[in-house]
Amino acid sequence: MRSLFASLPALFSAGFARTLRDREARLTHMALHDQETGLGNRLSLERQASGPGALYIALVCVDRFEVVRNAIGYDSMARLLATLGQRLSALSGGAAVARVGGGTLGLVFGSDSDESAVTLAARLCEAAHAPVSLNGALVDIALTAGVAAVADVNRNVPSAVDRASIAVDQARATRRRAAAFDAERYGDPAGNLSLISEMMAAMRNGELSLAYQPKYDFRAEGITGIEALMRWTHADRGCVSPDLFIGMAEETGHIRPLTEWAIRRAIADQKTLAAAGHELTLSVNISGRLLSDESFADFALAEVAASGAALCFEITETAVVDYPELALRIIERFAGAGISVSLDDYGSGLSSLTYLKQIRADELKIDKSFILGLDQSSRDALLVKSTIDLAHSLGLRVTAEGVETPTALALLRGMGCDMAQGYLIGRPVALAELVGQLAGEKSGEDAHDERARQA
Ligand code: G
Ligand code: G
Ligand code: MN
Repeated sequence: MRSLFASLPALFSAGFARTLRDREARLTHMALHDQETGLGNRLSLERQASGPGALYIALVCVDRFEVVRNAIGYDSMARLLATLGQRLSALSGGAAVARVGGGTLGLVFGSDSDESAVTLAARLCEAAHAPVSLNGALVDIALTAGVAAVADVNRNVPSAVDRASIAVDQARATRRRAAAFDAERYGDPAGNLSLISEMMAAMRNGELSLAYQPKYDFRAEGITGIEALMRWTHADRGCVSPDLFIGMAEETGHIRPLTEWAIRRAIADQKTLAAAGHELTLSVNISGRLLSDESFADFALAEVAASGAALCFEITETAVVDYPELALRIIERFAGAGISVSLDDYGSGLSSLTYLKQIRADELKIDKSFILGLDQSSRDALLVKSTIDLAHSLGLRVTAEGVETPTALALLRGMGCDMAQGYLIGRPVALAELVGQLAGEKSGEDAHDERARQA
């Protein structure tokens, strides 16, 4: 209020028009610049990008920005970014560099392909990342860049600045200095979002089911267990891949209701199987993320206690390593309640021998990526054999998954593997089909016994 009244006399002065012009210029400057660094801002970058020709936006990000900023302070960070901006501008032949966000600088340049744009951006990062001198101290920083073509024929994608920003994440995820926006890798987040709410509905309206895949026991020479694998038959989309919806459920915090549904379903199905004369251990996949959720463990233990079910929990080994202490305690609780614990996909992730020693597990499942090549690769064979020996020395039973050929099966038997699972033994099938197969196998065995008796 005060400044408004203070400026009133100007309305009547001769310099009024000039004051207005100055003010307008100042406002325009403010609208297009970052106050802290004096560099351009996002709006100025977008304006440049509306120019003619085949243009690209490059965003250059300071790695571990928050950590560096907290270490050197906000003021020093602003000066560091200003210096970086000058360097990038000089290196790119005078391009106007803008500050787009916290530790992100952007510039526009001409390029005729993603490849050459990435090469240029990577070169900028390499050249600009030399230490910056602040108050006599040298601050070392690393940079990652993302580029995106300003003109994108696909109308259904985010703005060029956003695409370049996503490209930065994509570069980091794949440990590259620079990357171009990859639409395929980005996928369809809006579609995925609706998929999540549909997934919750699918659970209630019967679109979810469990398929069962048999586990063959070498010593017993028969099927002694089955693994439950979730299936979703969507009314419009058809079969939705579990890799997609399980991964999404994990990332959005929806894996718990899905897993609780699977445990209840599996326990009910185990009773159906028992009634048909098949006593089988039933394996349920448990996302490692649930091993940081004590109340999920409460739920699982209560269900098992109430039903007397014989369950095995297959836990993804990569995730176990993420939450070591709590995970180990929850696994102890499972084991204490008579649930057998299996470490799934062993060898595919951050296999940690240290944790392997600490986890109270009963079974180790060797990832199918090692088993699929077993009959061709002597290196895989060596790895599998040594993993089996190691697991045995730790008192673990070993299951090999992805057994597709009789040769692989024979090799595994020779290596002392305990159990095998894979298309050779049986594909994942619906409960009714499994019951049919098991009945067929039983009558086959009976016939075999009958022939043996007659011989
Ligand atoms: O079943 P395949 O048939 O395509 O399964 C793909 C992936 O999904 C596997 O890694 C498997 O462990 C996982 N998966 C299948 N069903 C479940 C489930 O009920 N819970 C969890 N957490 N993962 C599952
Ligand atoms: O990750 P997890 O082990 O829980 O999942 C098992 C996955 O492996 C499922 O997607 C299942 O369909 C798949 N699978 C099972 N047996 C075989 C096999 O013999 N070959 C191949 N390629 N995949 C298999
Ligand atoms: Mn599994």
